[in-house]
Amino acid sequence: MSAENYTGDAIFDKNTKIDPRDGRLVLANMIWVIFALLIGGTAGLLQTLVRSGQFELPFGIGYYQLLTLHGVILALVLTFFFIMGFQTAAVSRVCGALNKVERTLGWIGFWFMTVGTLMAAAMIATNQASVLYTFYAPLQAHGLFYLGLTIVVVGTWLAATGQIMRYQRWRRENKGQKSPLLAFMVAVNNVMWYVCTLGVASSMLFQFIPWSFGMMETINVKLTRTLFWYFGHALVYFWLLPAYMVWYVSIPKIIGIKGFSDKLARMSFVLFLFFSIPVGIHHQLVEPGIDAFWKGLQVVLTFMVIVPSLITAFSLFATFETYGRKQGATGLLDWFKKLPWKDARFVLPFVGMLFFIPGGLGGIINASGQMNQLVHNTIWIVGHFHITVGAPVVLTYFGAMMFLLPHITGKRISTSMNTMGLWLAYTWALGMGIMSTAMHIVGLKGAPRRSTFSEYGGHEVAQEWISYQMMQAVGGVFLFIAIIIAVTLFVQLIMGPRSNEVEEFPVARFLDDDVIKVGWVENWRLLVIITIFLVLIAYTMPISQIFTESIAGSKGYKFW
Ligand code: HAS
Repeated sequence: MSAENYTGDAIFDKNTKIDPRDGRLVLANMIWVIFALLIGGTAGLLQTLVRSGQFELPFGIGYYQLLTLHGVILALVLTFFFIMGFQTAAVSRVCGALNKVERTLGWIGFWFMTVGTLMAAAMIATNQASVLYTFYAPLQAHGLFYLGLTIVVVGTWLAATGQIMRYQRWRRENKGQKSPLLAFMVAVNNVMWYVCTLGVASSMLFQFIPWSFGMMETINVKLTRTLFWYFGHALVYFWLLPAYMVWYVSIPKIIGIKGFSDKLARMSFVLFLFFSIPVGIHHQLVEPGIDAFWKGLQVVLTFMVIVPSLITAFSLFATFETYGRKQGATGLLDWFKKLPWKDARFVLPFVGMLFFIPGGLGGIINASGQMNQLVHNTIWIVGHFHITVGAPVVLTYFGAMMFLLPHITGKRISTSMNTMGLWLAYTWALGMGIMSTAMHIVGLKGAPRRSTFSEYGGHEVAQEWISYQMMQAVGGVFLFIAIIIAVTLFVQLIMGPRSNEVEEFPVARFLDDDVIKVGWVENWRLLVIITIFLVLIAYTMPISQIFTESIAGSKGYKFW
């Protein structure tokens, strides 16, 4: 078995290391993650302080400018660099080292993402792009902001292509065999990404960029928003699926047992590919100009995309219960106490899973047509996304960095680093718990999102919101403390003393490993056809209506 093409037991060997050349690419991406966390987290703290009504931003920084920085740097920059770094590590770990072309694509992608991020950041810093991370038209940013974000997305395409090429090469070299689960999952996430980013890319190329550079006078607001959400909801699964990779593939190995079912895990990812994209209109349920029928259809499809998360929850419960029983648990729920509560690699993602229970429930509430009327555009939604992307996803990314960073730098997780990891989990949970609970409650009381105002000129309804806004600030302070812990920890994991032992990149076996492969699950032509078919059903009419109804375009506005 060559190092370039290993299969079978090498995948599960705790001493199998990813190639150092791939490791350098992974590390470059992870350094961006740490930097983005620091900047975006600081912006988040300032924001909660401003919203408490007790603090004013220094140096003439605008609230919406800060909110744009916070959203772009955390929701787009941190996540994209983590995903590209983690997925590169994942395919290299289970398929073997990338070849020169694959790795070069990873590096070109990284530099595209770096240049694009710096362009967008420069426009935000100079207050020429205070349009928030959703950049809704007719708010108009400087053209370099849109161009920068487009270059970032092109960068992800290039890096993702390198990863897919590695996966395909493994399949060619191991004809007829079941591919490594982790590599299959990376391929699904990337294919979903290609399909969904077509929406935002076309919107950038044919609308935002020419419009912002003055080549077009007006923009079609409805079209840009619809194309944004065509991309935007799949974006949340693009963030989530790497966390699911860790939950399915690494967590069982960390706790020392086999995963529940390889087949079920693949099924769940295939369902994500099918149903992540044709659901974006659930973000536009209260918007005029889209027929109720199409909104209803996309709500039904949204309920389909909940199924793979329920499958995941079932598989995880089965994994944890199996572990607890092996440790001697006999009661209905006492397996919970037996879980390895002292291992930060487990605790960080696990706390994230706990957050995802109310996070997922909130999503189901948002998706339910009538309930959406109550919560849309309130700060409830901000609470929702902080306990989905802000806790389950980010805490799992942190858990993965705990093993990934020392794995590629040749260091060990010392006892003190592990303790810091545990503190990180608890402080993050406390801060996010306080902040998002306050957001959910005050959102139900009607407090709007995307608003700099706290008191609304002393109006009595707004008075009721103030104490919750204070709670948000208290949560924000704990989160900032957690960010300081995280940054210190990650720097230590990179710079700490070298070790001769390899820190494991954990990859689990599954109870059903011996079951023969299900052919259609890796029939990519079929998977892509079904994906596109569902997209066409959900979007052909709503988009063609936008064209046929000849809605008037809008000129650009800059309100800052
Ligand atoms: Fe969402 C808005 C619906 C999931 C992120 N969502 C947002 C926005 C963001 C976001 C960023 O239908 C705001 C966008 C903006 O700026 O306007 N969301 C859903 C639904 C789901 C969902 C149905 N969202 C996510 C995830 C996100 C995310 C994941 C980020 C990663 N969302 C909506 C809707 C809106 C929305 C509407 C628009 C609202 C509006 O009007 O503006 C589903 O995917 C959720 C399914 C999840 C579950 C949970 C499964 C639980 C698991 C954990 C198990 C735990 C274990 C631990 C095993 C069903 C897997 C053991 C536990 C023991 C107790 C022992």
